Amino acid sequence: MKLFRVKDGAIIQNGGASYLYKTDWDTLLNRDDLLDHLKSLAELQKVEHDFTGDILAPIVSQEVWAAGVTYFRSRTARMEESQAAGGGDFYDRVYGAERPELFFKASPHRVAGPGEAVRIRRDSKWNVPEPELSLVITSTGKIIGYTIGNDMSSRDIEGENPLYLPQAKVYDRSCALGPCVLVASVPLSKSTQIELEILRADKSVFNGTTTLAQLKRTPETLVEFLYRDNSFPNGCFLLTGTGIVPPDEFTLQSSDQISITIDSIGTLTNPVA
Ligand code: DO4
Ligand code: MG
Repeated sequence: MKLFRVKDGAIIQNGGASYLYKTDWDTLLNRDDLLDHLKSLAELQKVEHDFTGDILAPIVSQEVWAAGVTYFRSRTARMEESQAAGGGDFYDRVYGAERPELFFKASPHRVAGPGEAVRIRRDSKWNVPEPELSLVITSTGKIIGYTIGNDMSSRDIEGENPLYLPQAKVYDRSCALGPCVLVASVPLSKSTQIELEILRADKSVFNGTTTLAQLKRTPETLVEFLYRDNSFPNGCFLLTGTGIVPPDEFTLQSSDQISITIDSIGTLTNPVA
């Protein structure tokens, strides 16, 4: 079952049919019994919806956090970009360590929804999107669904010094989420594919894929570490890291279009401002 956030609440997509559920998004997303709750709803208004335009980012009051260096490809890219700064070793060590890298990514106002523009930092020259599976987690730490996340990153700032990570990662519209929340009570299969496509003037300038089989840590382990000494009154989103990194000579440009597709969730498309 999929949930799309709209102005009045949520559109529930179940098979081929769509229903409008007038509700408070924060309350809905914080239900540990979300899937059963959606199945039990009787009085819903069936809606015709073209799913363009007024679908909003699936976030109201939640925080967005992210995991890093959870795929071998990310470890290698990070080691290369920070070699001159002497930071390479840190990434190798965190890839193999018990404690994962977890960082704060975005508050709701920094997040772009489907079709909204993401931004590249004005003081950066090397920028990439990071296509990531995002967990949707309640305040009790239960994973109730999945969405697509884009962890926009400034590789030159990150590579200059690992201590600059927050500046490489957190700025206005540095994150995109959507287009929906796939509500599920079972984990996604390891064969789930993540695909990134970047268009420039309608031509593909980068395409890459990975699968969840390449994700080194389990979603449950990442959530356990995140919730160890942190509370999330409205739940949170946790991006699980990137396994797709464009070649070093690639950088995003204004007007590029980024599309991230994850099997069984859909496609999140954002232009670059
Ligand atoms: O340590 C840098 C961040 C890495 C990251 O965001 C990722 O692997 O997805
Ligand atoms: Mg990332």
